[in-house]
Amino acid sequence: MLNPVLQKILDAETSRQQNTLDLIASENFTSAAVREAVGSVFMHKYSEGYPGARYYEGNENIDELENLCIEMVTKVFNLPSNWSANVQPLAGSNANLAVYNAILNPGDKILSMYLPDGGHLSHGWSYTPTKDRSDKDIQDLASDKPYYGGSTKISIVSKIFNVVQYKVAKDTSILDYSAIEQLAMQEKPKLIITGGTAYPREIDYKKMREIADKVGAYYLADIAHEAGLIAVGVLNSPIGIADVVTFTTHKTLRGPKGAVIAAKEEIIKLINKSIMPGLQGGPHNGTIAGITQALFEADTPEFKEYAAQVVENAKTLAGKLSELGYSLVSGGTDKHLILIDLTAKNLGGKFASYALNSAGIVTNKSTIPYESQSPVNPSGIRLGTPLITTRGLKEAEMIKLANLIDSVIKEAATLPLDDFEFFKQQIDSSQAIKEVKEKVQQLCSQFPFKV
Ligand code: DSN
Repeated sequence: MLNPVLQKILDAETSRQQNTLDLIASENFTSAAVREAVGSVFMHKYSEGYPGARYYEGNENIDELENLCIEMVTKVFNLPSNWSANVQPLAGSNANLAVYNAILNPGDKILSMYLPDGGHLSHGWSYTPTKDRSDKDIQDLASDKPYYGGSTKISIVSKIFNVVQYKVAKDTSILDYSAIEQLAMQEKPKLIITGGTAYPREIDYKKMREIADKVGAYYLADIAHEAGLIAVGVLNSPIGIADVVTFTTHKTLRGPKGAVIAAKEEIIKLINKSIMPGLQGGPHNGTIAGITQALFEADTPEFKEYAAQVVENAKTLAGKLSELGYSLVSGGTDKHLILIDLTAKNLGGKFASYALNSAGIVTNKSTIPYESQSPVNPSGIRLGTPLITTRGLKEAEMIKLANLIDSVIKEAATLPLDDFEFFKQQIDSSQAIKEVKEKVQQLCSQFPFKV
């Protein structure tokens, strides 16, 4: 039995999840079977090393579990016969760090996507504080010139490696592959990375492979966000194209929080050493069991239908939001996420996401390409459909949801924005927000989270 204090917090969180519509693009609900596997006795075991070569005794079942998980990654992601996987990374950032640790030396050059355009911290990030920026820094940031980093190294990746970042095209907010190619030719990076957290469009993996080949770079495709959609062919796959593919297991793949690295055998050998003993100790075996269960679930026709519906829902939601007058970064979406540019609404992402949350619609504020505001109150909000699709919402509900989002944004835009605390009070007592909240709760009751 749980401690009553803990039980109370758990009950409150269960109720919050049940009674809100979660549009955070990186979140999902897992099945009861995934949660059972994660919380199982597998979590008790230390198993540093790999199947057949462990540092602790008693790992005969864990060996079988880890081999099964690798087999399921191979099957679900259709790995070529000369590829394998490491299923031990504790998180996506660790997986990426393990790749760098395996194939790069300190000081080597990485070419990755600019963080404010939708890249990821684990692909490197440094910046110059606003007060220290020269006129040239300010001009460069506002232009489509590549980003060479700033004075303050934020991510450990930027402390160790030399990170150069490509931006999306200024007019379309879409990757400009010829500009990336030109930059790669000029910079000669040792590693090129694609992927990120807020880029709504598909990536041309073949084109990126060609660019990497032209400059003799390794190519890492980080598909953390899209893994579930790629696994079943709803989106194109970089498997067999990139040198290394990393992904987290809890987003569109609907597993527990964890990560996987897939690559050619010879690179996986380096990555195995890089993970253990290079970066981690004992793997989280409960998580590996949960990932295995999620992969069994992904290997079904129902999951393929789910993944296709995630994209249909995102496209329908994006279409209706556009019709309602919202500006969407890149004009829409190819996948599970949408980025709304609120600049014309005069409402920062911090204010919009607070108001939506108050109405039971959970989102996150986000920078947009060529962002002019601080990341604390950026110009965008990010919406995603993986979790609401797991609940069973379909196109008709996306239309309702777009209208509810619009009602909240319209109400929030009528309020003064100079004092956030006052804004919060006004939102929390607004009749219009309460009415939206009731409609959100009706949808939640109609599409419950099946515990
Ligand atoms: N935090 C994840 C996201 O929300 O996209 C990425 O690590």
